[in-house]
Amino acid sequence: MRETVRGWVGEARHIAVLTGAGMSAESGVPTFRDAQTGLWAQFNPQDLATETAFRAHPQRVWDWYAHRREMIAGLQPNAGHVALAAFTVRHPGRLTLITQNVDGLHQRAGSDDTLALHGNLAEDRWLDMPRACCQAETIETGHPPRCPVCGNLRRPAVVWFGEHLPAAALEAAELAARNCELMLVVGTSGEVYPAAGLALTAHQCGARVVIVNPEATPLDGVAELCLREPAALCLPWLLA
Ligand code: BV8
Repeated sequence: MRETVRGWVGEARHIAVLTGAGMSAESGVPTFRDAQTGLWAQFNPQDLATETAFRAHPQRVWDWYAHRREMIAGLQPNAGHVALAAFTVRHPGRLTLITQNVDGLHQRAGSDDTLALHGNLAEDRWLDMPRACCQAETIETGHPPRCPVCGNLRRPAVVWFGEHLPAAALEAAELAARNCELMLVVGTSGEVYPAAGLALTAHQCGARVVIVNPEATPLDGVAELCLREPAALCLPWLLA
């Protein structure tokens, strides 16, 4: 199985890679659907990662993201992240990396042109349209920080459920899904759209879809092969 996929990697003019939280599991980042720990055990991530939740409970949602930022700050990209970055150095333009992850580990591994469909946990932006008084220099610290004049809140620069994905990144991802000969779908439960739909698009446009995931997913039906392996073990071998 692995040897077959390695052959497909060698043959493919254009490879698209779609990654999810499982890509970062071996870096120590709990996957999005892993049971939340400690203070957050009582909440479902999907209920926290929404604008409604943030407006209703700004401190709770802000502190959840601050907790995740702190957790990720001390972690490193794993061998899977490194293998993807090394491949694009050896084969410029042959691989498009699309991620649902907000942990920035692909970018830290050197994949500079990663298409980050769900934004970046390390950055903030204004919750409401900023006015002249909303200046970075005068932000009042807090949970969440806010504009001291109008009270506009800062929020994590991630895409919450019910929010549109960044148009340019999504368009580039859809183009790659339509034009690739091979799509590697790595470490995602395939439940969040429109990201998961990219695997369906690749399949419909004639690409071979290969899933790298120790567990079954709803996308297995469009996969030509499923490699039941962890990403950090499998990718370095596939992309060598
Ligand atoms: C939108 C940022 C338009 C925040 C995230 C169509 C059908 C049904 C529903 C919808 C639809 N279209 C839109 C929706 C609604 C919704 C949605 O998809 N809901 C789902 C739950 C049904 N989608 C949206 O709202 C999207 N917006 O469509 O806008 C619109 C606008 C207005 C009105 C209508 C429509 C926005 C979605 C983005 C949400 N933001 N993240 C944050 O992080 O806090 S999504 C979040 O889930 C993370 O980004 C995460 O990456 C993502 C998906 O989860 P996974 O990455 O797959 O992670 P998960 O834990 O689920 O799975 C891990 C996998 O790894 C497992 O399979 C496991 O087996 C595997 N694994 C574990 N270890 C390893 C491993 N694999 C390999 N190696 C290992 N070692």
